[in-house]
Amino acid sequence: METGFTVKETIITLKRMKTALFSASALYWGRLRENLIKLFHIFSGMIKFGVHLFLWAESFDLSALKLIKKAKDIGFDGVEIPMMDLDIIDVEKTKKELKRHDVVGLGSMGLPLNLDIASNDEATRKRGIEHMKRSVEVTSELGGDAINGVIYTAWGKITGKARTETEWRHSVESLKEICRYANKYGVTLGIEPVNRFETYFINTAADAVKLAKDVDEPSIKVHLDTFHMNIEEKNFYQPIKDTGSLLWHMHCCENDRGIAGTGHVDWDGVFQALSEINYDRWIVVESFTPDMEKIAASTAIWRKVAPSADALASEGLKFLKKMTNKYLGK
Ligand SMILES: [Mn+2]
Repeated sequence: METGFTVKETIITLKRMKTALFSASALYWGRLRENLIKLFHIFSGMIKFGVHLFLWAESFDLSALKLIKKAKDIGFDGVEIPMMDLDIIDVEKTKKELKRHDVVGLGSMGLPLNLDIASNDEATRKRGIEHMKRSVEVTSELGGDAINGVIYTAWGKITGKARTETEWRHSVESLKEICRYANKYGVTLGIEPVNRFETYFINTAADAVKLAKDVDEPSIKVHLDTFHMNIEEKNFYQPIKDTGSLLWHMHCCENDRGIAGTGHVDWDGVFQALSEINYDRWIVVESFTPDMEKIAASTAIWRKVAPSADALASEGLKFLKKMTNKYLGK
């Protein structure tokens, strides 16, 4: 009987089936492993320490990959990767490097003007929403579970007036759309209030909570930064307490952006409040040096606030671990 298959064709077909089965199962186990890692981080209840890569690099191109090992060697569990320019991120290589050194990659965002999701221009909002959705995909692909920062309008945008109700509505609606997308990826978005010279939109924890409540999606959270809190809040303890379970991310640096523990931030107030709300997420060192010219210009760093970038990272981490042990017993 004529089967229509020669022996050679049959072997080729079998080989193809084997390859397809193998890649399907590899994909399945890869995804399963990533999701298990995420679950572990959610349920482990352990404070994790991170560093923002802007400390050593202006952008996350291939030359910045080596910083993952550097962060690990200093003692960090994770790194914040800037998501402003997604085209320069080599997702596969970054993912491999993160896995190799057992480092978590988190997304960090300061939306540029042309991607302002609160803009009165619809095309700009749409571009911003698309960019945020792509950032969610990239973060998830890297195994990360959060994107934090100025995600609600353009970072550095000052209109010379207070925010309008229309801009607020635009921000809420855009974030809602992004969050519904992010829910599916298990990625949360942290709203970071920054000081009045960097945004007119959200300067305080109370306003970040208000925005999160208006967005009203499981993936919207709040991210506080001691540097900005020192400028905008009455104290450190109460805003952290009031943010409560919405608090998902912390940037910890000194009032002059220098090494944590060397200035006048009320660290006892910060950690007392963190302990009372049972905070168990990230504590991240985010400081800058004049050597990173672009980021120094955006954050007004005109002088050295510490002997070196490495000192900012290692001495800041040492202090923050000490405070964590004292107040959170971890
Ligand atoms: Mn920050």
